[in-house]
Parts: sequence; C-alpha cells; structure tokens
Amino acid sequence: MTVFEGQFTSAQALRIGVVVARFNDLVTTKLLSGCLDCLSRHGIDTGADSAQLDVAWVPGSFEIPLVAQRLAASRRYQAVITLGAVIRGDTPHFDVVVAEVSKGVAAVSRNTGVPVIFGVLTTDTMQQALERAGIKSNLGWSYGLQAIEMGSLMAALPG
Ligand code: INI
Repeated sequence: MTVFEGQFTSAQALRIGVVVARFNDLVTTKLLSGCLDCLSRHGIDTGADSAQLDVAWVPGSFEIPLVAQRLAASRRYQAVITLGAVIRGDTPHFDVVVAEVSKGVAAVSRNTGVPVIFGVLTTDTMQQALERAGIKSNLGWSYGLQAIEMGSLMAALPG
C-alpha cells in the first residue's frame, strides 16, 4: 500500500501562479500579503524578480476562472491560487458572481489537472471579510499552504 500525502518541505521545487481580484481590494490585498508570507516562509522566492511566482490581477471575482484557466493551461505552474472577496451587502448579483467563480475554478482544476485553490471569500459583510483577511486570522496564509500541499501531492501521485 502506498499512502500519498503532500509535503511542506520541498516548496522550493514549485512554481505558483496567483490570480487576485481588485474588487474589494481592501480585503484582497490583505489575502495576497498573507498568502505571500506563507509561500515565502516555506522557501518560495516571492521577490519582484522571482521565477517561482507570478501574480495576475483581474477586475473582479467573475473574471478569475478565465485567467486561472490561462495560467493552469500554460503548464508553467504546479499550483494556481485564486483570491477574491464577494460580499453580499446590497449586491443583487452576489449569487451570480459566487456561482460563476466557484464552478469556474473547480472546472479549471478538473480540466487542466492543475490544483487551483479556491481562495474567494464569500461573506455577508465587509467586517466578516476583513476578519478572515487579517483582523482575526488571514485565510490567505491557509490558501498558500494548501497550494504547497496540493502541488507536491499531485507531483507524487502516479500518472
Ligand atoms: N466582484 C467581486 O470580486 N466581489 C464582489 O463583491 C462583487 N460584487 O459585489 O459585485 C464583484 N463584482 C464584479 C464582478 O466580479 C465582475 O468584475 C464584473 O461584473 C465585470 O464582469
């Protein structure tokens, strides 16, 4: 029997692509900084000249799947991380945006075979989003960790 698990100790071997939405950038810039902190502390070069990390900004979460698809299909990255914040507030099309980005990200991952981490917060209020982006904890850090785990797991699995 073989047990397959992702590792957190060989992240130096990974190239990561990040897609981040500008909409609600008060939240998404904090997610991004938590995410980069995690990647950096696991040995990934997050400097401006890094060959291990690329970041693509999109207008809003609705646009995330298209760009995640381009990055994943390039075969350049072992994992792609998506970061966004969809806040219900008074937005009537909250459900539309959430449905498109969640289904879109899942489809990209399945269609390309590249792990695509779903780092899109969906909350009722800005306060709740900020709590998850640094006021209490920063989920961006967890999304970085999940990318490292999935990138190494996929490399270890057969075929
Ligand atoms: N995009 C978000 O990322 N978060 C939101 O909360 C949001 N709201 O509320 O509307 C949002 N809308 C923009 C959308 O993602 C697209 O960028 C836009 O519709 C253009 O296609």
